[in-house]
Amino acid sequence: PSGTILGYPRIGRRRELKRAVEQFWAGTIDEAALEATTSDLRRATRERLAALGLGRTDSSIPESFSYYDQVLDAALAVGALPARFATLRAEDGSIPLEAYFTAARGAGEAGPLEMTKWFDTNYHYLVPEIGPETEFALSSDRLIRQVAEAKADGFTVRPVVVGPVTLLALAKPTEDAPAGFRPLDRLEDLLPVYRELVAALRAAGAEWVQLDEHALVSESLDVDAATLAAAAERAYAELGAAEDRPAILVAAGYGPLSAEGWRVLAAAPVEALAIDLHRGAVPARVRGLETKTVVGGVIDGRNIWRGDLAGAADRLEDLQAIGAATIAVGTSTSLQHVPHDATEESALDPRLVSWLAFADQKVEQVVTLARGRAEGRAAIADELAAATAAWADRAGAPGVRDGGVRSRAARLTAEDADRGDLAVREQAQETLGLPVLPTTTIGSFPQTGEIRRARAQHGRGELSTSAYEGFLREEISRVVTLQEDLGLDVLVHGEAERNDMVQYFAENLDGFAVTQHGWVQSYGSRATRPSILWGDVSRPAPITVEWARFAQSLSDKHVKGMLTGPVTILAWSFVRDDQPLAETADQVALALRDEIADLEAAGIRIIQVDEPALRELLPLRIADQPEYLAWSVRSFRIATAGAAAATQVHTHLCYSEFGVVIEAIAALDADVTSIEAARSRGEVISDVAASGFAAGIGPGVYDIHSPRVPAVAEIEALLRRAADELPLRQIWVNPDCGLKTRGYDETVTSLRNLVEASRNVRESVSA
Ligand code: THG
Ligand code: ZN
Repeated sequence: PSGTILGYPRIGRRRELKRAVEQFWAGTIDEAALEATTSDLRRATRERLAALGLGRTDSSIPESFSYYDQVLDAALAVGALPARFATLRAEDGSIPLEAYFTAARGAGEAGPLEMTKWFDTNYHYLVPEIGPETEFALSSDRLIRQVAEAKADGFTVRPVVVGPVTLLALAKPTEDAPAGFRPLDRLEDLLPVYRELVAALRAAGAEWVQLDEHALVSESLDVDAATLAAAAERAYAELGAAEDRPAILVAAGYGPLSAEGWRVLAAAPVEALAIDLHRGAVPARVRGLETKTVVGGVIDGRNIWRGDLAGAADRLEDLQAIGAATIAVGTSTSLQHVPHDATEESALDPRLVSWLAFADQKVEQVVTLARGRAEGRAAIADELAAATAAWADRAGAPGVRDGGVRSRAARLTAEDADRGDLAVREQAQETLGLPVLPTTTIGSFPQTGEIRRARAQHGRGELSTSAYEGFLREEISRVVTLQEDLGLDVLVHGEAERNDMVQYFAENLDGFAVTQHGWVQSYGSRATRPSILWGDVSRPAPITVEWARFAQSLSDKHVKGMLTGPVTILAWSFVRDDQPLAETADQVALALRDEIADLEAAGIRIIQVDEPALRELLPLRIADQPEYLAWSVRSFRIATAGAAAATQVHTHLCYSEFGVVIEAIAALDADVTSIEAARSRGEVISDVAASGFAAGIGPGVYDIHSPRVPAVAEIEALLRRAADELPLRQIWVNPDCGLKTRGYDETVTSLRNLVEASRNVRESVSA
C-alpha cells in the first residue's frame, strides 16, 4: 500500500458500538443482533475508508475493529484467559464473546482485568495476566471471521493485532507466578500461536497483517529497550520464517523507535515497518531496509489539527535517505484517539472547522500525500496550498492570539508561583477552626438520573434557565443539608451543575470550543468528548462563584470552592499545537487564579484545585519528564499562589502510584492533598511519610469505584495505620475519589461510617 492508516475509530459515528454492546450486556439484544450491528459498523467503516481513497483490495484498509479493547482481543485470541474465568470457555476450548466481556467487566467474585493507560494517550486497555501456567492456544476466530467478512464484500483488508512482544510487555504476572517471573519469559511458548494466527488470517484472505509493537517505543514499561529489542529480534525471526503467512507490517508508533528496535526490525525477515515521524525524527540509515517498505507516520494520529501538510510531504522526502525499497504514507498511531469526522460539527464556527482534521480528514490527508508520492508533488499542489492557507488563517484569526492574555503571561515571575512558607500558612489557617482528622469528600455527589435529565432538557431548551437554576439550587441545598446531618467537617456543593469536570470549564472560558459528535473511546463502551482548546485562554466572567456563594450561604461550616487544575484541563482536551503546552497551561492557570481571587472575595475559605491527570500527561521518555514536571507544577502554582495564606488550598489526585511524581506532588505546595489509597490498603501512606511530605494529606479511606460500603472498623484501621506513620495534624479523612458515579444509598452509609471512624480515632488519640 502506498498510503495507509494504522487503525480507525471503532465506536461508530453515533456511538453505535456503545449502544449495541450495552444493550447486549443488559440482555435486551442477543449475540446475533450484536453481531449484526457490529457487522454493519465494520462494513460502513470499510466503505467509508474506500470512499475516502484507500484501496479496496490493496490491503491499505486496516481491520482494527474491537468489541472492547485491542489488547484484550490479542490476549484472548492466544488463550490468555485468567483461571478465574476458565469455566466460561466453550467445550472446544475457545473463548466466546460472553467470556470476553466478562474478563473485561468482571462477574461476582471474579474481578475484571485491571485497566491502565495505553502509552501516553487517554485510552485505557485491559492488562493481560500471564504466568508460567498460562496455556497458549489459538482461542478465538473473531478477527479471522472479520477478514473473511470483508473478503465477501470485496475487500482485502489488513488485520491489525497487538504483536507478541508488546502483548507480553504490557501484561502483568498472574497472582500465582513466582517472584521475578516476567510475562516476556513466555515468548517462545507464545510464538507458535501467533504463527498459527497469522496463517489463519492468510487462509481467510489477508495478504498483509499489521502487528503493533509499540512497546519498542516506550520507556515507561518495566522492561528495558535492549530486552525488548532482543525479544522482537527473536519473535520476527520466528514469524518471518513461516511459509504460509501474509506479508508482515510491524508498527511501532507513539514516539521514536529505540535505536536497538530500529536496527532489529530493519534486519528482521518482515516486509514493512511503520514508524512515528510526528514524534520521532527521521532515523539514520540501517542495514536491511533495502528490501522493505517503510510507512512514514507523518500524519499525527492523536491530535485533531489539520496541521502542516507540506511539512509532512517534506518529511516523507527526507525519509528517502534511509534507503528503504519503498516509502509509504501513514499515520503516527491508530486514529482511534480522534473523533470520526470534523465536517459533522455544524454548530462550530466553520472557520475553526477548516483548521481541524478528525479521522476522516486525516485519511484524506494520507491519500493526498500518497498521490503526491505517486504523481509528483505538483499533482497535490492545490491541497498543500489549501492546508498552508488554513494554517496561516488560524495563526492570524481573532482569539488565537490575545495581546492582553499574552502580556500578562509574559510578566509572570517566580514570585507569582510562590505561596510562601507552609508553616506560616498553617498558622493563618488555624482560624478555620477545623478539628483533628477533619472529614470531607472530594467534591462531586451522585449525579442522579434527575440531574442528567434536567441538564439535557435545559440543553434542548425545554427547561428555562431560571427553572434549571432553581432545580440546581434545590439540589445543592439538599446536598449541603445531607452533609451537615452526616456531620462532615468540610462540605462541598456537589457539582450538580457540571457535566464533566473539564468540559464545564471549557464551556465557560474563551479560547475553547465544545463539539457535538467529537467522541473518543476512553475504555470499552465509554467515551469522552474532549473540548478543543484553540485560542488564547481567558475568563470572560466568574464561573463557579455564584454557586459557591450560594452553597456557603446555607451552612456555618466551610464549603469548598471546586476548580479543575490547568494540567487536567489540558490533558483532557485537544490542545492547540502551535505553541508549547507550558504557555497554554500558564494561560489557563491565570484564568483559574482570577477565579480563586473571586471565590475568596465571595467568602470562600477553602478552595480545591483538582489535578487527577497530573500523572497522565507525564511523558513516556524519561528524558522528557523533568521539563514536563517543571511546567505542570508551575502552572498549578500560578493558579493557586494568589490565594491568601489563610485560604486553604486543596488538591486531589486520582491514583496511588506516586513513584516518580511524589516530589512533584509536594512541589504543588497545596495545603491539603487527597489521593487514592483505599485499594492499595494505605501502603501509599508509607511512601508519603518516607518522602518527608509535610502538608495535609487525605489518603482515601474507601474505594468509590465499587458500591461496597466500608465498615467503621475498616476505616478506623486505615486511619490508625496512617496515624502511626504521620503526625495526626497532617491527616484528613475522605473517600478516595468523587462520588459522581455512586448511588445515594451506599454513599450515605459509607459517609456515615467515615465520620464515625474519624470521631472514634479522634477520641482515642486525644484521650
Ligand atoms: N473527564 C474527561 N476526560 C477524562 C475523564 C473525565 N479522561 C480520563 C478519564 N476521566 C476517563 N474515564 C471515563 C470514565 C467514564 C466515562 C468516560 C471516561 C463515561 N462516559 C460516558 C459514556 O461513555 O457513556 C459519557 C459521558 C457524557 O455523557 O459526557 O462514562 O472524567 N473529560
Ligand atoms: Zn479521583
